[in-house]
Amino acid sequence: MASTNQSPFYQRAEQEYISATTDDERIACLEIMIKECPKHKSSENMLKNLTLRLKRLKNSVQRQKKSGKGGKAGIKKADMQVVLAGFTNSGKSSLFSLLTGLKTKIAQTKFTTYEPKLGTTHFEDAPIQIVDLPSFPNHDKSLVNSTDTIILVIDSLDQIKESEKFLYRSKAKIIILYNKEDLLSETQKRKIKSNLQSKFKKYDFFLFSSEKPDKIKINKLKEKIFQTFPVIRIYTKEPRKAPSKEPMIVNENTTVSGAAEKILKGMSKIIKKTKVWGPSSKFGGQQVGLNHILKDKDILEFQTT
Ligand SMILES: Nc1nc2c(ncn2[C@@H]2O[C@H](COP(=O)(O)OP(=O)(O)O)[C@@H](O)[C@H]2O)c(=O)[nH]1
Ligand SMILES: [Mg+2]
Repeated sequence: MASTNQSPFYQRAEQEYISATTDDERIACLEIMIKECPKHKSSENMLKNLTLRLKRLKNSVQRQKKSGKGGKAGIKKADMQVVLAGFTNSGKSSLFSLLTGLKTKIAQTKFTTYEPKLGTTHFEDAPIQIVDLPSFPNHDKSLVNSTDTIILVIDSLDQIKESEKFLYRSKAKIIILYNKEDLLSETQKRKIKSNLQSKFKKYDFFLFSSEKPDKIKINKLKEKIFQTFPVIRIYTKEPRKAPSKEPMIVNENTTVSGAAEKILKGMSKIIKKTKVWGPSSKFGGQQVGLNHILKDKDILEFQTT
């Protein structure tokens, strides 16, 4: 049955479903679609299909919660996750507050941060999860080992070698953020930079001040963070409507089919037509197949009926 024959509630839920960005939203939409779907012979298959999707989605959410994806139970790993690590008083919590707008205990006493704290920052319109960790050696080891990107916050160069003891098992990309730049003279800054460039070549580094930051530098830092993830941003849209405000985050080289499957398992099989606007298209609204490879900032329109 074509969904255009469905009730307006069904149609609205289906549209929201396509542009949903979290599994919880998807589950809520599916539940409405199931409730609204007519319960007679001709829609039997469709109903079965929807029920199956809902079941799979719920199972997958359950599994993620159980396995504590991202290491720590209760921390659901977002598409892009950054962990702030370093020794006490280096300025992790100050940086966390600055990036997320959330308050967290900042103090000159030692070990003020006892458990991981979660927040979100946005690079342009893409959400990045930020985790403020207790200082070494009380950091959360599983998070350090499982996360994608670590910002190692330091306020002296000796801390790099010391930190490596706690980071060697991590596969994360590491950005060294030399904090408290505001306390340094130009000569000191030059020395630190040249040291980082010569002795710590393998790390990306950034001189920064969490207390006296300027907007341009904050944005540069966010851009640097974003670039550590091998991902692209894809916006979805419905026919004749504006694209979603928040992009979905998928891996580089994801195909149309891969993006559809991220929205919903099994979705690539029910797509009738896909149009693309943006960097991967030859012209706006180009019709493409399931194997078409997407690029950052593409806009996708699926037709499933
Ligand atoms: N001058 C200066 N002080 C900072 C900066 N960032 C943090 N601090 C101070 O350093 C101390 C420790 O900061 P906090 O964020 O709690 O460090 P954490 O232990 O790594 O979480 C606090 O007194 C902050 O006010 C900075 O960029 N410049
Ligand atoms: Mg702290």
